[in-house]
Amino acid sequence: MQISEFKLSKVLVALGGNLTSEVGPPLTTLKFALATIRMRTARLLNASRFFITPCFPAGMGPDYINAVVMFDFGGNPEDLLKLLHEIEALFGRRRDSRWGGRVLDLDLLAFGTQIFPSLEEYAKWHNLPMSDQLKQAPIEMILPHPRIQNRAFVLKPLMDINPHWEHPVSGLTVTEMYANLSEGDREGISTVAEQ
Ligand code: PH2
Ligand code: MG
Ligand code: MG
Repeated sequence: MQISEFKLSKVLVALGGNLTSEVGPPLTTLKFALATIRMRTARLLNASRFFITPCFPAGMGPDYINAVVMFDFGGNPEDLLKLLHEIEALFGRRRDSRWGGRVLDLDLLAFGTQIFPSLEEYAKWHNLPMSDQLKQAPIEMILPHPRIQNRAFVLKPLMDINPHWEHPVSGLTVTEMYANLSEGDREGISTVAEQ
């Protein structure tokens, strides 16, 4: 590969956790995870503040700490996903329960403007009714993440770092998606006092 072909993609990653890991409570784990991402990617990294967010679905577990980061990644989405899984494993994440608690969850929200594997597949997951979301999860990576527009715990931190970012499929900005949430969803979130 020639140096001129080396391509950087602007990527968005969500961090979350609601259980204590080997290094400490969720806020500590997320701070370590952020430092690890910083070391392993070594690119401009724009990180949001940390937020306390009610567990979704409500009542399924303790509150989460959530944040999002944006950085330039030199590789393909599979490379990044592998790296994120490695970092999750480093902090003791067992990939067993989906909606229960987790010590560290690193979700790839967007990889440049890529739609993967296809618009049809994206639309299938994007349109999945809530009742089915509890029963089914995609096996392969879907880009952008099909739930960005629904999750206050993703959109509130995104408002912090890039309110003008446009969703690659809908074209809506973060500000517009955030405004579309219910007032209850928006107001349930607070920032961590000591960042
Ligand atoms: N992640 C989940 C399930 N529920 N709730 C909050 N508040 N934050 C999360 O990051 C989260 C969740 C599955 O990954
Ligand atoms: Mg998640
Ligand atoms: Mg995940």
